Amino acid sequence: MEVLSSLSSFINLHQSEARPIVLVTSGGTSVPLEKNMVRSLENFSTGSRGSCSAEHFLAKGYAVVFLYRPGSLLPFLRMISSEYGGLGEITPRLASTLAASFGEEAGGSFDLPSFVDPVKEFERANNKTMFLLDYKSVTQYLELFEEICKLLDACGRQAMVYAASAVSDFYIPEEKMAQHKIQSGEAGNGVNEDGCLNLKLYPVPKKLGSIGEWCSKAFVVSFKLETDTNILQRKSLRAIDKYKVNAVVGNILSTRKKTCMLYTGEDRDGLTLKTSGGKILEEEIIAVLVDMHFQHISEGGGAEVFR
Ligand code: PAZ
Repeated sequence: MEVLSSLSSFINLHQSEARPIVLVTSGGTSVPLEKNMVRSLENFSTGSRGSCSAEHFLAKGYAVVFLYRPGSLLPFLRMISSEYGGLGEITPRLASTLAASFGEEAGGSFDLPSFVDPVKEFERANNKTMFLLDYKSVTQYLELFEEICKLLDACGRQAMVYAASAVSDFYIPEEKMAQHKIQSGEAGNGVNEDGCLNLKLYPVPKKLGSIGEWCSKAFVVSFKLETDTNILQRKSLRAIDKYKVNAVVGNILSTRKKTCMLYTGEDRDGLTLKTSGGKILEEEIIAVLVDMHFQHISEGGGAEVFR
């Protein structure tokens, strides 16, 4: 795939400059019901978490590989999306950290702007410090996720995987899928004599556990979305124990923009992160994770990284 060859060059360039690099996944997957798709099942995600996080990783000096679902929010451009009421403005706080990050990179003095045009900021990052790839179906997502993780292996401990997208747990494998639009009023393809459609959904192959084979030294963060507070901790810890990820961010659908829990193997009670002092939640999450990632790099005796 041509895009993967360009991505490989992007990764190698940043790796050679000892810049930390993060794969941010964002948006929700689609599960088609038909090969000639008319209908699909969607996993909920606006892409706000992923796009805000990407901005804060860039501000911390990371190169970002952004794997997203078209139609979900993009870094910087989210600010002029109708969902944000066309806000059209980057907060002075983010503007100054971004400027500092780019200024350092250029090696010169840099005036800290109080206002940055989101479109210009997107264009400045795109293909230089940020590489965009998109997916639609869960199958496309899983294929790209695996290929990108394999490319990140070249970066050793400098790589982070930040899997914030909402990936379906169930799907219909290609060989079980109807070829054409499923017809109502005609028995077949799961439609019974009563006109009801019975769908058989199969479990999606779990890939989180394989990241350790694809990029064995990367720092891996996965997300767990629940609607029932009582099971959030148990389900988050299960991801740590089963898939050996370094950290899990657990969040509840209704409060996800204001608070989340950060679990690790060492901190099974979890750290509560909240929005505070004008900071959005992603700024808090990324600050903690970047510290953990740099600790992870130094434990491997890794090279000095750009910060
Ligand atoms: O994209 P968004 O900001 O609307 O929502 C973010 C989120 C809830 C999808 C993300 O924080 C998350 O929890 N992702 C993992 C979802 C899952 O458990 O599959």
